Amino acid sequence: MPVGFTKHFEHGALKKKMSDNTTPLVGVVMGSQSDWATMKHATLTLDKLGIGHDARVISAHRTPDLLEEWIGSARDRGIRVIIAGAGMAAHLAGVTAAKTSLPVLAVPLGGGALDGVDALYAMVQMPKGIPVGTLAIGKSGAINAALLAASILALSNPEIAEAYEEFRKEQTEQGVANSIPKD
Ligand code: AIR
Repeated sequence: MPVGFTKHFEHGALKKKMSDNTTPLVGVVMGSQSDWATMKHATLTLDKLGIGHDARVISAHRTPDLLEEWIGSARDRGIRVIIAGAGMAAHLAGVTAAKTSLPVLAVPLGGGALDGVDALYAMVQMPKGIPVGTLAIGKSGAINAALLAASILALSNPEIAEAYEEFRKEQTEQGVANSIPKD
């Protein structure tokens, strides 16, 4: 994918019920194309819940002006929650949160010499005043960021609330049905 790519996903498993939710409500931003392999799990999870999103590669360090522009127009474009994934010296979520009062969820990414612990500390250790909600390192964090975005949106959107409740119910049923695998 080229740098700065935009994706608008228009369908998910619940498309029939979710016709109003194709407008991007979640902005997914990541610091590098190399982050996509992990961050795609956030967008796939949003797809499953039928939540429209706008995914971009924008680096807080390499393309700060582009980041400012993207954040500045986010609310007017309909974005209600932002997910920011970055690795190494990960300022992306903090800078994003500094520029908007929309909720910002951070996903620390591995790949550098410290394998995500550097990004985790950078994201989770925001000084008071500008909050960033930091999730787990890597794929789990990317998926949970999408689920948390869904639960935030569900507060004011009954269709997303229904989709999220359905997801949780199915997950519980699957967990109850789990048994010890045979060797
Ligand atoms: N990064 C890019 N600009 C600022 C930061 N923190 C991060 C990316 C990626 C890592 O640096 O989020 O995880 C390495 O990027 P690259 O492009 O060198 O592979």
